[in-house]
Amino acid sequence: TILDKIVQQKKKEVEQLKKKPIPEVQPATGQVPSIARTFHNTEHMNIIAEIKRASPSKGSIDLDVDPVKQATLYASNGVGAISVLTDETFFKGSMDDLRAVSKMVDVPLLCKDFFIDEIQIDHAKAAGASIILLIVAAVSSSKLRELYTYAKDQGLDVLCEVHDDDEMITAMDLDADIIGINNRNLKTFEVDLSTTGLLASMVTNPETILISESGIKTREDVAQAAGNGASAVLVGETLMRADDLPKTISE
Ligand code: IGP
Repeated sequence: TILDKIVQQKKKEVEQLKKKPIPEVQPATGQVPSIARTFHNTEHMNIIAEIKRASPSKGSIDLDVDPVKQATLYASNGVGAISVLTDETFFKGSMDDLRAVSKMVDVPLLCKDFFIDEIQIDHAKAAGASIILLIVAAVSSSKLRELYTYAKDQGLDVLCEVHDDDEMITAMDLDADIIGINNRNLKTFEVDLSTTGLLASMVTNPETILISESGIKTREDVAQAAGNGASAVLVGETLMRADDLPKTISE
């Protein structure tokens, strides 16, 4: 599957990363709030807006986007957090994108990558991330726990991503406070927005922050996610392709 391929590639990248020094940690531009707290306290739906140049399922989306310009536009339209895809091989992003954005905006930044090793967390933090993504399907449950604990110890929020029942159980066993339900199957690329409702209904801890991810295009899609108990949606392609971004966000 594509996920297997990506993880194989990450293993090579991690070996390279281990040979390099970790850049100095980016001083925060301002006080960045934890989304575990802010998303809990907001009545309205939060948007996590993504900077996504390309993807394996869609090919090029906007290869030449200026990430700082895009992030500034997101921030000035009130998004709750910004996700920066940093994977180079499959998504054409980079840690440099994240670093550049973090110098210019002070909303929480999610480093969207395939984390399989602690060293990637060090790099994400150094590039200005305050949240990292942990994809349950990408690592063993023991490694997941190690990475989760490590990131939390570094003061980072962790968005724990699931796509099916078993992964949801794993995330709940971990006591993950922020769970992202990916409507896209990373193995087949199939998108089904009802995934959010199905998996959200399994959640037993009412304090859990739920984020509905992928395939969200319309106001109705957002309302559906909200109805299913999500406190935020993670939107990439729709915002990257929007002609009138402020209008799309406010709708
Ligand atoms: C955004 P979309 O369909 O709005 O562009 O999706 C985001 O959910 C998606 O990029 C994503 C993703 C991921 C990418 C969700 N989980 C894991 C890479 C890795």
